[in-house]
Amino acid sequence: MTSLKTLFVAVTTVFCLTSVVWADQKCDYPVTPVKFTDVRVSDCFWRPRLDAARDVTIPDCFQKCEPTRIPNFARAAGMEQGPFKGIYYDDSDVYKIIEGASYVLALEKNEELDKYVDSVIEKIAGAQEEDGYLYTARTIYLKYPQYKPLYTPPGAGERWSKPVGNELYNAGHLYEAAVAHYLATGKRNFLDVAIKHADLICNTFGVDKKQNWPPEHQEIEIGLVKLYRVTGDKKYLDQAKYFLDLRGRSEGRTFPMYGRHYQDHQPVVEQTEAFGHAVRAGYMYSGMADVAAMTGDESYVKAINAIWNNVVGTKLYVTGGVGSTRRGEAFEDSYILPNDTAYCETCANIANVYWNHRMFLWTGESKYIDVLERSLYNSVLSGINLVGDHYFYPNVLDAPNGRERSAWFGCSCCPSNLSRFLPSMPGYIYAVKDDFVYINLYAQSEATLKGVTVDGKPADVKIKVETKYPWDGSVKVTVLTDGAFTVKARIPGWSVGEAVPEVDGNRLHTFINFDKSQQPTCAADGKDVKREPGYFVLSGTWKAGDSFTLNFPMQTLKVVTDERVKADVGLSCIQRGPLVYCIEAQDCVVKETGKAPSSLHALVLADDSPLSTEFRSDLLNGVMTVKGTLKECVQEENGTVTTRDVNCIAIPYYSWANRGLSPMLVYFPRTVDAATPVVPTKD
Ligand code: FUB
Ligand code: ZN
Repeated sequence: MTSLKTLFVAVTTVFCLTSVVWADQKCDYPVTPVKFTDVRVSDCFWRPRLDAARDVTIPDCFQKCEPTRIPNFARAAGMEQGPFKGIYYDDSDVYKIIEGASYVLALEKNEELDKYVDSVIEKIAGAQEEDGYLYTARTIYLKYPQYKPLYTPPGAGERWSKPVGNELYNAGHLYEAAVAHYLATGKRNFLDVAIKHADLICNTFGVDKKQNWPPEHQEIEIGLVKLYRVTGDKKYLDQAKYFLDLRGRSEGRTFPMYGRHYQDHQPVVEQTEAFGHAVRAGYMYSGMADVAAMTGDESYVKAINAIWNNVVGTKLYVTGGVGSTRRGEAFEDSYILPNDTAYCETCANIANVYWNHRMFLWTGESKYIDVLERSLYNSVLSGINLVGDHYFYPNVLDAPNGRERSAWFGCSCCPSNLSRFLPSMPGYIYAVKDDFVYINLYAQSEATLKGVTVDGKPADVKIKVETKYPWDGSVKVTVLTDGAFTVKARIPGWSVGEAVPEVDGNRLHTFINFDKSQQPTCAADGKDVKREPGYFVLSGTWKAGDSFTLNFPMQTLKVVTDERVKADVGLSCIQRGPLVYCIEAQDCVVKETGKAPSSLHALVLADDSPLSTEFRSDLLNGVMTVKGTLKECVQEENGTVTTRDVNCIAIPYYSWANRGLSPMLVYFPRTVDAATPVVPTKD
């Protein structure tokens, strides 16, 4: 029966590459995202980033895996001899890059890439043990005792090591990649590896089975749900739920709970606060949303709602970054958001996008897209340079000596995560539910939205968006399909003066100079336009070619942060549209000296200091700059503090560190009192 189901799904999947929904799967998210394969982005902002991901990042990441990570598979497969090299969970990087490459293959034919990916999959399949086990650190270790490493990698001595081997984290990435590859190519060579592995997991972990502990690093939950979607085999969904429900409980486990750092201190349905390792947490909340959507279990939703309030109300950087401390790569207590030591791991910021997207799919509420957009345009994009081959692991907001992105890392989770995330970005732009068409993000694109109820029947809706967002807030939407349906165009929170969603009557970040008279508008002839929280709602009967225009005035705003965040007391930063700005010292000139200032912390950005904007096509692949005169505070010999003018150009935060080492700062003192004056040198 199962194999018949699988065959059915295989056939439908290969030919349509649309949402694969097995008949037994009754539950899903109420809102359906429009797949990235159905969206053609053509704008000046995302198109170059998507091209760079395809042409630079993915090949670059594969190349970086050639010396160790890919040979590890070949060695485990016995295709070549040699020891395991690298970090025990390095296999996951290769899986993530294959996931990204599969997204590229889903969009366009590329024989060379297809062949290369198959050659890597051949090694991976060869590395899989007879019973489905796949973890090169251990297989190599046992296969070649002559290459005994200096230390035994976790998981190498014994299968299913806990709580450090990351074997189940690797597994999650294996499943996500295999599903992506199958959907893109229709080939089963990788999917069969994943299924064999997942079957081993299902036979090994569970009540009355040999192993009964949850993963130390969440990720397998997301992967199992994807396997469930594509195969229709409910045991994978049950397994994901089993892993989630085991957390924070000692009954049913022979291995003790790992504690708060691992989100294993309380049953997941009772958790209300984000604690511990931020990537694990983000993947867990995403997995909870997935399982809730597939099973209809609302208790997960109650928990992730409470946790979301905690994060958005107290633990979210203005850049959308999360996980403020390097210690354990973790969430700190509420309101602890240091700028210079901000960790904000790129993977955690990507996980925040995944989680918020799922929260939207549950609710259809735009506040989740507000948070998603903030992370996406700021702390995710800052993880990669404009060329696409250098990466930040932490994303600080204050770099007194400047910083440079690295070409690669020993632990390269972030580059490989970017390589799979970026190509899928167009999948966050649109969504559908019944007769609703959601436009959530604004990027010039043409899309086919499948499964919309048009004139009461399921149909495709084609739509075209023309815009220069995020540089300009005007958007023209042309509907290319006839019929009656409703368009919901998101009104970004920033465009109505809400820097971040309000939680329990408070906002963690607030605009201080928002001009309320500049409100978003929607002009549509002959359509009924309503305004709901977070959306313009346009209903009526459309004729192909009908269009409407949106305008989200982009004011240059100053943002202050809740005073319980000690690091930001007396400071403000700049935001325009969805973009947070920063200043690099190389873009500042002290009028008196003609030189760059020696410390950005001495520069006052007064609340009333005028700022102007200028689009610079010659800078950083084209950016809207914000220009202003800040005041440098100087400590005079007599103890007084004087100020002198500094002409500064602020650039979008995502684009910093692309022109060599230069000090960078996001938050600036609002007054002389909050500044750290410089002591002038004698020369
Ligand atoms: O442990 C796997 C990945 O490496 C984590 O998600 C990152 O935080 C890094 O530790
Ligand atoms: Zn990472």
